[in-house]
Amino acid sequence: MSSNQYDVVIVGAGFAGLYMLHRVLATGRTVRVLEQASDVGGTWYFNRYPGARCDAESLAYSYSFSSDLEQDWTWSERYAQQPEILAYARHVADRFDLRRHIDFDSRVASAVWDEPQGAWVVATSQNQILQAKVCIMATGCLSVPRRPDIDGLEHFSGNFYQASQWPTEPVNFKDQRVGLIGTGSSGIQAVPVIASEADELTVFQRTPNFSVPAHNKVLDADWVDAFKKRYAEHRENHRQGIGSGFGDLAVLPQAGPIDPVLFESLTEDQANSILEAAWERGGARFMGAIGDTLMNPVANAFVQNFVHQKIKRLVRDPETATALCPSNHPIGTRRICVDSNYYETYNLPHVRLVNLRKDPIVKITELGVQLQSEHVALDTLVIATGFDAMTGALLSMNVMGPEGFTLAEAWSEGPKTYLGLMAHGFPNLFMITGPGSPSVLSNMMVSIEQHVDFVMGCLEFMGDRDHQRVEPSAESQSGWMQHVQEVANSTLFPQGGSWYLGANVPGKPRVFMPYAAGVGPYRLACDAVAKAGYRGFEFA
Ligand code: N01
Repeated sequence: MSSNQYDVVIVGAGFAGLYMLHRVLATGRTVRVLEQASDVGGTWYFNRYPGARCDAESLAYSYSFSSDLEQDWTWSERYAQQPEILAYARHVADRFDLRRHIDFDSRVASAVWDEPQGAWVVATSQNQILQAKVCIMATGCLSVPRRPDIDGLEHFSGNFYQASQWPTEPVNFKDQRVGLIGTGSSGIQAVPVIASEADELTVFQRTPNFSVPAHNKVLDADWVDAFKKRYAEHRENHRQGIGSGFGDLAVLPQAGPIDPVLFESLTEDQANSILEAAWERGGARFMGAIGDTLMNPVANAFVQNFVHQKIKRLVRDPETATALCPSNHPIGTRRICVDSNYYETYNLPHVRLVNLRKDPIVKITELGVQLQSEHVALDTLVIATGFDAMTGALLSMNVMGPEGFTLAEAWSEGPKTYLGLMAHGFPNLFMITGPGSPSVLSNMMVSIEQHVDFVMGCLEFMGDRDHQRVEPSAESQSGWMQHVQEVANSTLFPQGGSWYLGANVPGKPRVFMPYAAGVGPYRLACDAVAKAGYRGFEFA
């Protein structure tokens, strides 16, 4: 084998790439990781905007594959901040001696299947070329930032920042008039922190999103100790749940799963008190408080109204409060945001909300934002305008299979995969948390570990039988995609008009991309496939 030939090439050194690398190394295969950033961490490397923190609880949003690692690492807060999560990724890379297998600052420009060699030829923008029998895309679901198509953005002469490409050096907002465009999870986390420093903050909101309080806190050492003693049980509970794999950290696993309460079985007072308790406890699990919130429009409308009332109580100015109440989508069908003092921030005298539905942006000028009614002068402009989610990274790499067509061509009407793991026509190309798997609807750590374990099982299966090539059959793929759509259509998700559907990117096919049945049922489906000799996959 020449020095650029490997058994496996992995694209990406975020949490998926790191665990994949660790598992491949343990089997003695040769492997190389290509990472566009200068360090490990993936999304947590790039998203270092003020206020960035995880919306899954720290003790659940962490690897479970090493009991020593989970016992040794200490999380300081209920919801970890970005620097702590990045430090954790770095710790994992060092602890398992992974760095020497990773090429940093190496952005993959193309991956082309070489039929005679039966291998992927992967080229980077830095002119590096690798060949590998197996290529594993660990490229993340939210790794291609989206710039808004607002006239004049490039003419702004003040300080300009994008949340998902935040500079590594500190950013100062003191004495600044700051403007922020974009009120999804990133903007909602950034607003209170920027407001605490800036002279003035103007938030330009096109569409409000629902947000629930995090009630973040420093973790109590005794509670953590008790939790860690039962870590294995908690992890099992996260993996097998019908939900999204976040688990309920306040509930002991031996208590068994909590039966979801259905809306129709509740009186109005009972429903309100369940929601009140969930609001007080904080976090995204609010969405699971009433079990059919994402299936039943009546339940959903009730929960929406509950949150509208909260917003109206938290925000003093009635016009601002009304503008902050989302009314164009069922709650939860766009990713629910988890905040610390977001709504309260609008009560500060130097913070102002501009409702772009009433007063749209005409253009960005050299000195600020020109609205239809006025010019807002700014020293600093921050955009938090989201991502080309789920398919953006995979389609940016010019992936070409043996039939001479690219993944972008194969997915011109939306992504098509079997189990969100592989695409027909692209042999030996695996995706970690690809479209068609729970991915962004789940605790990413749970889904990443499950996919990596599945891929390793499949590679072992092939090795034992001397198979050189695997890909899903066209039938198994279309059957799975149909199932993914049926599950989505049994929920309210398709009404959300969100990035889950590609709706935030002009021209992107509108297809609901994640698998909405929950991590437990999905795991059962994958386990059944593996047990049946990787049913639906074709080997050669
Ligand atoms: O992006 P988004 P995000 N003019 O797409 C607005 C994960 N995440 O980076 O809806 C004006 O949600 C757009 O408005 P509209 C999480 O999964 C997790 O915030 O298009 N506004 C919207 O308000 C999340 O869901 C964490 O009308 C424009 C905003 O930009 C996902 O990443 C933290 C505009 C984009 O919101 C994405 O979140 C952060 C324009 N031309 C992110 N174009 C945690 O774990 C767009 N917008 C906590």
